[in-house]
Amino acid sequence: MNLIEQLQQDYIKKQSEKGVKIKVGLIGQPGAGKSSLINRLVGEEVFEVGVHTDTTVDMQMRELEQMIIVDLPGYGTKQFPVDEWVNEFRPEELDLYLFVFSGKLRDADGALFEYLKRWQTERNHPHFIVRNKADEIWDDDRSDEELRADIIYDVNSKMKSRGSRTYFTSCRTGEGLVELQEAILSSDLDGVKKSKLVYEFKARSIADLDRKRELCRGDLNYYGITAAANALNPIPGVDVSVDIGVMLKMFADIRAAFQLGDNVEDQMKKYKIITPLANRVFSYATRAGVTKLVESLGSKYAGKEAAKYLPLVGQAAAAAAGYLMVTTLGRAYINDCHELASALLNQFAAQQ
Ligand SMILES: Nc1nc2c(ncn2[C@@H]2O[C@H](COP(=O)(O)OP(=O)(O)O)[C@@H](O)[C@H]2O)c(=O)[nH]1
Ligand SMILES: [Mg+2]
Repeated sequence: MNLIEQLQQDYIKKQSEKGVKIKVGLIGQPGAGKSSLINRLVGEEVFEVGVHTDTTVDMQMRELEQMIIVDLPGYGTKQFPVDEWVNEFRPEELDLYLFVFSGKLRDADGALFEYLKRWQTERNHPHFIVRNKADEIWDDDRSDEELRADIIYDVNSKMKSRGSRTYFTSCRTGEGLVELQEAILSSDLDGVKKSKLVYEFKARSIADLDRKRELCRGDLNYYGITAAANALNPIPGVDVSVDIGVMLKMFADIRAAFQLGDNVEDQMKKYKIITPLANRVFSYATRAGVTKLVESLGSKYAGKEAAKYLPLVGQAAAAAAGYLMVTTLGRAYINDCHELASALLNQFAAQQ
């Protein structure tokens, strides 16, 4: 296979993967901290915290760029014995489950665990048992270790298995979030689905940012072809044809992967820590900024180097130049976002 064929195949594969979202199910009693936990994992307020859902009998859904989160209502009630709850909400169709608890487990939880185990073996949909509010595990007379051992014992007996790990987390102190995130990412979910998690999960270390960088780099070819093929006419006087809308989307997706949203920009402005690097990152968020960029750099990409991509985007030199431009700028932008996100991460770590 030559380079062009490889890039073409990669494009077709990416195109079908782009439409896939990972579906995450939140299961557990009201007040256990399901909303808080998912908000922490993705680093933004997906669900409102502290809303009383005791009376909720519907599931709630939130759709992010690459993830769908389904907050399932309580089960084991008069209205929803576990079997009926499963029939009603079809959680087996989700990709993975976070079972979150912070109080005593009930018999209904045991019944639910039977389903979780079944979906794990039959469908390869992993589940994670999370004891949240670990910061509140406390007793005057007993040690932390003893209390946690009791909780693990309780899970294992309700689960009727010794192998199921319990993850202790605290949304208040941040305890256990790294471990939980690592465990989810190293479960045997299919690779495409896993990449959606890498994209949506908040980075907690430089290693997390590196994974995001790999992911974004893998998308460059896709954006390059789309941007070049979508553009019907070269930009006057520039000799490249690119679809500015596709470029904007690429930059936005990269920023989103690194969690560099408007809120971050606002905060940086508020504290007057806008550096040239930050300026560069945020200036590509607007159509005007990207248009300016294309106009100022465009001609640089037209020419011999671009010609080798001709078969990829049709017999148009301007389109080949567009492909080259988008992939090159995209690569530089990924590095910028990685650098800015690393600086913010270090600053945040220093403040902790
Ligand atoms: N101490 C403590 N409180 C928490 C923790 N996680 C959530 N909460 C609180 O528990 C309450 C219920 O949280 P929420 O996320 O809405 O629970 P949900 O009903 O399961 O979605 C809120 O007041 C949260 O602030 C935690 O780890 N520690
Ligand atoms: Mg909630």
